Amino acid sequence: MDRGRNGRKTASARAADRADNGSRQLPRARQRAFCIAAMPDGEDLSELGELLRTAGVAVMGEMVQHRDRPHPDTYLGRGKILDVKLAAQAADANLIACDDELTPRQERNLEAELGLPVVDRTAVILDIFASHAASAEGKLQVELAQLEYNLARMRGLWSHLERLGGGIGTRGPGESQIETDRRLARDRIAALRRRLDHVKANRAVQRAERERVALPTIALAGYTNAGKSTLLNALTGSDVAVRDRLFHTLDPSTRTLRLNGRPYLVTDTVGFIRKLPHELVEAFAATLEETRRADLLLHVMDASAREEDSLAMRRSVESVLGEIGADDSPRLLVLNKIDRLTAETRHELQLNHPQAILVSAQTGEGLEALGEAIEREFRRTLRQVELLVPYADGGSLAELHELAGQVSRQDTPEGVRVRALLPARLVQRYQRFEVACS
Ligand SMILES: Nc1nc2c(ncn2[C@@H]2O[C@H](COP(=O)(O)OP(=O)(O)OP(=O)(O)O)[C@@H](O)[C@H]2O)c(=O)[nH]1
Ligand SMILES: [Mg+2]
Repeated sequence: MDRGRNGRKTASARAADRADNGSRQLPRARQRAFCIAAMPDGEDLSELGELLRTAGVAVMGEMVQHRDRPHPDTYLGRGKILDVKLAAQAADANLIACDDELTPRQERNLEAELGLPVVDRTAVILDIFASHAASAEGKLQVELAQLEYNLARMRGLWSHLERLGGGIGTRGPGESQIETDRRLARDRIAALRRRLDHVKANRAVQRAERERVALPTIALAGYTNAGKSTLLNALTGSDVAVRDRLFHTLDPSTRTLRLNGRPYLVTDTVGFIRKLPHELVEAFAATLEETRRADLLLHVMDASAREEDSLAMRRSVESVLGEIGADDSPRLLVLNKIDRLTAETRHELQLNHPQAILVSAQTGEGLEALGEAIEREFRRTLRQVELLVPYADGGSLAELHELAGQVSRQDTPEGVRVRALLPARLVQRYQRFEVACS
């Protein structure tokens, strides 16, 4: 199959697929989108295509207008809109998908001029989140984001009517309907926020429990589809669901990783994307909190992506990390999917990113080096302690083994003499056993 370096189908392969579908007389997709974008030269629409594919929509064609910023009223220029209209008709599309979030006015004007329903990037992403949300918390978070997105649109419509100065046609059922809808939406938003606060409180309790145990925590962060869940599975031998689609993981899952016997908690959570709707970042605050609070972030990147895509993905991840207040967290750059690269490209990659760890979560290559890098990061948080634990205190001994992995022990008449490397924040708990280092 004709795939680009990032493993996604190239535009020509997709076009060939479509032609193929035609010749085999497959049923037509229910939703058939024609993609549009106003973007600087050099960017492309492949990501919107991936998003639509994930949402179950067929892509029939695309048209890009190169301009610095979208037209404030109509997104594209007038002439281009006519071109889109003809091309979308010819391609048998029944939907227009736009690569940016549209203002309510742009959306209305485009729909009027094109005679087809228009969805923007945010609506597509929200739709994917809605269909992938599995936990009660995930569903609440998505519903909140969707309501806020819709409320902004109602508000837009409202101010538009208001501007008409309350003339004929702007009073009556139209107005009161909007007001009622808006009030209902607000009430529901308030209720959702309350329930999410509850969830947040529960999470805080769980986190406090983990902090009491004081295990070092690691969060996987990165662009959607970079291989975070695959890496979690490879590192910890677990079976978090993995799929070649965007935003497969929404709920955070935490697993234990052992390096030289020492346990670490690794959390995999929702992936990021270019222009991640701010409603989602806000709604997923409780989930993203796991990322912010981790002792170490593994920024996982797809090393097989095209260079210009990599740069954009990296910037998007950095910007979301900034938005959630995790930009100062210690972090390691993990370049995944190197099994797809030639030896030459790997070499080049390592030269360009001397600090990065090259791995393949799929083949297991590089995972040992990653483990060592993680241990190096945490080494400075460890303290050497020398303890004398009475024989009667078997519980403490077992716990020390569990937390420190490797301990050296020597039986003496007074008790067990233990030498171990402990996380600094745990040392206090064993202070009562401490003896001077010999
Ligand atoms: N060739 C190759 N493919 C990989 C590797 N790691 C992950 N993949 C594939 O990449 C796709 C996405 O993997 P996931 O682990 O679901 O990615 P993710 O980052 O968790 O994605 P989201 O949860 O959607 O944000 C799947 O098809 C994986 O099989 C790798 O090292 N090599
Ligand atoms: Mg995942």
